[in-house]
Amino acid sequence: MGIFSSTIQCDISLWGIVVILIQGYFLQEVRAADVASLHDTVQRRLNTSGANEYTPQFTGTPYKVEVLENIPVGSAIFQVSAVDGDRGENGRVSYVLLQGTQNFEVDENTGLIKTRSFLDREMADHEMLLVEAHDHGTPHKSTVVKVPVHILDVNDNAPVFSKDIYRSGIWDGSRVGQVAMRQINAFDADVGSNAELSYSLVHSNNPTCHNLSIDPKSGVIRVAHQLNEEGAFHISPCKASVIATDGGVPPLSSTAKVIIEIVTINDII
Ligand SMILES: [Ca+2]
Ligand SMILES: [Ca+2]
Ligand SMILES: [Ca+2]
Ligand SMILES: [Ca+2]
Repeated sequence: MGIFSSTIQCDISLWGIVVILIQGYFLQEVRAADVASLHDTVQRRLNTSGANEYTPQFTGTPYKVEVLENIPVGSAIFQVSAVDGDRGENGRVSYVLLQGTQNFEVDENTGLIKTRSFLDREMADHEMLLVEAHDHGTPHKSTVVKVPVHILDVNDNAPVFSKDIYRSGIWDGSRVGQVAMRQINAFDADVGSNAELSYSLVHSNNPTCHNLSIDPKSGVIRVAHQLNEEGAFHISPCKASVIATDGGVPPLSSTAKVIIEIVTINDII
């Protein structure tokens, strides 16, 4: 600025006019160049003066977390992070969990999120955490971020039958394919393959049960072979266990009892 100042003090001459024009252009360029960094410059001056200028800003958002429902208590599942452009206490960031405190906790200093209780997808398959980041200025500045947690299924439920014992009766002259029992039903609280059930009949070489078959998907029991080929006076009932097995790895299963009486023509007479 010394050169320009001494030039301006000269008498107005052609040279002086040129210099003034150059000075004006130069200053204009300087102003333009400073526009981009003007904000930062102001911020730095404010920071050095002790003002709490910046609000903490979370990085890497939006957040999304997936966790298996059988994760042990105390496991780390995610870490949030926020930055603050101030110095000292004005820029020191701490974290607070505002929502989701029953099952989760956040480390005040690191932003590390851990489980603090057992999770159960069958109770809730999704939880929205709200984490606040605040600095230690006076007054402090803060911001809140959402951390959606999706709880993924584990095969932790065995099938449950609607009854302990299923009973039915069928005439010994029934044709092959005729339904002998259609009430078998089991429910599995898991989802996907962990809840896909297949049914099977298990018996101790019961000859009547040999003539029946169960549909593995529907659980419907039908006549597979003619029940009374030899015209027996009485046919003992089919007493078996029905097993429902899910498609989990490893699979889980449950058992109920099945009793199917065979009514012969002699029983009716
Ligand atoms: Ca700050
Ligand atoms: Ca569960
Ligand atoms: Ca489950
Ligand atoms: Ca299951």
